[in-house]
Amino acid sequence: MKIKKYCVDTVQEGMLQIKKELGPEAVIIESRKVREKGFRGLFAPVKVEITAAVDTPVRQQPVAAARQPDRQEERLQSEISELKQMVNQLVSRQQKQNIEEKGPFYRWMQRLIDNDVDPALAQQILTEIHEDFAAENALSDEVVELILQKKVREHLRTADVPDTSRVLTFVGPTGVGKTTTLAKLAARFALYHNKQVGMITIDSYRIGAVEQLRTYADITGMPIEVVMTPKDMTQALERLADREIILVDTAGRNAKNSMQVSELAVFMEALPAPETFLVLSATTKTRDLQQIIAKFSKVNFNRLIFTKLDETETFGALLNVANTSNLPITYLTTGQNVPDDIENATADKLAKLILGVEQNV
Ligand SMILES: Nc1nc2c(ncn2[C@@H]2O[C@H](COP(=O)(O)OP(=O)(O)OP(=O)(O)O)[C@@H](O)[C@H]2O)c(=O)[nH]1
Ligand SMILES: [Mg+2]
Repeated sequence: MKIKKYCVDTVQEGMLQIKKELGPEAVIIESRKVREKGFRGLFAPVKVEITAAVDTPVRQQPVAAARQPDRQEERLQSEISELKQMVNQLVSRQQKQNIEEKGPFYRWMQRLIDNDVDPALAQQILTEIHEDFAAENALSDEVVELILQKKVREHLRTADVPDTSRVLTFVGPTGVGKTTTLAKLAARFALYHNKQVGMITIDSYRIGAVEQLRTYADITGMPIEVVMTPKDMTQALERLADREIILVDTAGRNAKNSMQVSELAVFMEALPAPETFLVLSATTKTRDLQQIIAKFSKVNFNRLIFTKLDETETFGALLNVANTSNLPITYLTTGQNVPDDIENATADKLAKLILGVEQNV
């Protein structure tokens, strides 16, 4: 309904104007004589005020116009999702900023990365801690360090060899310290645990390599068997039947040479339920360590030994490897001295080394 007032001189004039403007459907609701207000109105002619009205039916919208709201809705939706994206970006930036703002957290993350911990793993560890302790605004550096040590311990495993293990085998790349580590352990088992120790070497590869182990055997009076083919293994084991512990040395294999590793696997199959150590040098880069682990998986090793801790300043690679392989680290070696420079790996010591809070290997 449209309502309009007209102020005209005569009713006829009003009717004409109404028809013209509101159309023939318009009806007059009211008409009255009016005089202009004020002094001038006293002398002005009387006018007619007509109120007219017309029904305005809801006009059908054209089809295209009807779709308009849909398009608007689409635009709205896309604006909303853009906004959502922006908010998400802001939140993740904020999270990162939180780590940055919380001084100790950020400093420790940098420190882990400086110690060769994989940056993604360092960020993950610090984010986990930050989420757990976000409410604690005033964590001192010492408290953050303790929390972090605990967190690092959770990302690695250590485990001693069970007392029941009889055959221990040492595999790994060339020159990492397999033979030296074996000699250290042989002496420890004999001296500290009063065990009857025997040795086998399948180091038929390198001239002089057998001699290295034979020298240790001669000094300690332990029997040693040299195995040249997989078939020889059974007889060697029989000859060492009275031994409580048998340590098996192998020639270092180039992890890039799959043939060499496969050959070793054939020898290993002849051994009864061995504990097999993959011996790795702490001085090797993470990427190379990962490749060595992948290549040696053919020989089914179940434990790790890290050697040459005395030759590096940073221990992040140990955490990277322990975290991805999920294998227990059993021994750490810290020098060339037989039998002294070896210790059982503990999560506590490793965490301190990885965080760089303990340099003393
Ligand atoms: N600094 C240091 N040197 C070590 C350690 N362990 C072994 N070595 C030295 O590393 C060198 C190689 O040691 P080996 O025991 O012969 O190494 P391997 O793995 O048996 O070598 P291949 O049989 O040739 O594959 C020797 O000079 C060892 O004295 C260690 O923990 N620290
Ligand atoms: Mg050797």
